[in-house]
Amino acid sequence: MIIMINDTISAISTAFGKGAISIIRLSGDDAIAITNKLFKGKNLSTVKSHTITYGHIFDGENQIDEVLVSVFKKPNTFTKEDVVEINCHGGIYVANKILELTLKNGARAADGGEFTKRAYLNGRIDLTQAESIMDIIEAKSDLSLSLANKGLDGDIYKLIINLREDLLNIIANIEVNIDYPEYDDVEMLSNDIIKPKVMDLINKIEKIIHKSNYGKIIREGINTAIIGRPNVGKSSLLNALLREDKAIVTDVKGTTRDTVEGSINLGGIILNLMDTAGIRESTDLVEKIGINKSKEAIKKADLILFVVNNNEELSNEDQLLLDLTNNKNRIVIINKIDLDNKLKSNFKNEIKVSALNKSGILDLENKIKEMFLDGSINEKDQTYVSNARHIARLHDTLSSLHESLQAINDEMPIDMAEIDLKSAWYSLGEIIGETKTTSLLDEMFSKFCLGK
Ligand SMILES: Nc1nc2c(ncn2[C@@H]2O[C@H](COP(=O)(O)OP(=O)(O)OP(=O)(O)O)[C@@H](O)[C@H]2O)c(=O)[nH]1
Ligand SMILES: [Mg+2]
Repeated sequence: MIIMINDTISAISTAFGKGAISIIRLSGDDAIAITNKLFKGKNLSTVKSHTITYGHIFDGENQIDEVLVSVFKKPNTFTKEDVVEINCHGGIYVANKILELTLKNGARAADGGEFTKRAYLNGRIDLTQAESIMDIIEAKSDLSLSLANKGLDGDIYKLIINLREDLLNIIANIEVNIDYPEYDDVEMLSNDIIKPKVMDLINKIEKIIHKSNYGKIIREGINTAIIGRPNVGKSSLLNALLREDKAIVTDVKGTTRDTVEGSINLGGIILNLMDTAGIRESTDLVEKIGINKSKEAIKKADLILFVVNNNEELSNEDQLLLDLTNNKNRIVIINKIDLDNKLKSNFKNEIKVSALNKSGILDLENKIKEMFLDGSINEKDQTYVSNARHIARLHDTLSSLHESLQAINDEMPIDMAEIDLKSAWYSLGEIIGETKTTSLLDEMFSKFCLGK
């Protein structure tokens, strides 16, 4: 089924609120004609493409605003359709009024992301580039911005295309052998010959998935939960790291009940910090809810900052919590080192601090950088797959490849392995938005000039 998307859409493209200017954007066959109906100035259908025209927007006889109108004629536009952008004064009322006029005159209100969707459907960008546009908008640090820009430049697309190319070569060779057993130009592929090729591909994809952990960290930051018993100084540590008094600190046990969040930029990587309620047996309903939230936070965290008190011996509660977080990325923070030492400590990854005096905080930051950045994130190589959807499809690809390897190892007929290789090919296709059944055949046969 072919989806017709030739109606003209319109939306306010700038942030909602007061600003110097607002932009109303239209895309579609009637974008210029619709704008002409509201616009007094030059006839926009006769102006050159990619130019700006001065004039006024009118609602019947009433002048609404003085505007600059940019006209972009297809196909060299963001959506590959005619695009008009009306730059008006940045008031909420004015922008809404102009939007309303475009709708009255034949445009349809665009859905969220519909301009980008059209750019994708009209073949201007692939799916990974469309997603990168969202990533650019959401970027939280320089590193995540440059990663998103790499995506927009099509680096992820190229990465996937290359993997598909490898896969296609194997599939095409198998196909040729099945369909044309007498065809001898093509390397005869037995299980023994395709096996190393499949293994090679598995290897490549495993490496990409492994690297994707860093991609996720660059993009979303390190989700860090500050965990510990009541009163050990978790909120004080949050405040010291944030360099502001965000969380309430008192000497009353159970001060923090709801999670308090904040983030800091650590050498380009964002640390998403979460201060949690001290975990202990409690009968207080509100505190209990807070403690459950703390346990949830442990599950979701990429990193646990586990706080203990230097001035007290390790308690049973501490030990229980240590056991609970044992298999997580964890740094043990020995806090209150300004007080007498009563704690016998010899933890893996321990850092001594005084959250009160703000000492040891830099050591902690360096430790985190070392754990997450050291040698692992190469700022120049940014083909990190960071999008959760892409990672999920790569996992699908990998499991299909493993199944095909299994079929080969079990010496099944080669078409059994081929079925799995094809589903791996489709999973990769889903990443870039190419899922049509015909494209596999087209691409395969374009590679082999069989002449039959
Ligand atoms: N001497 C000293 N006192 C500290 C230090 N860090 C925190 N405190 C004190 O310890 C008490 C508890 O600190 P909080 O930061 O509220 O502790 P918490 O772990 O968030 O406590 P809950 O929210 O109740 O779980 C306060 O009186 C702080 O001033 C430190 O490094 N040295
Ligand atoms: Mg607290």
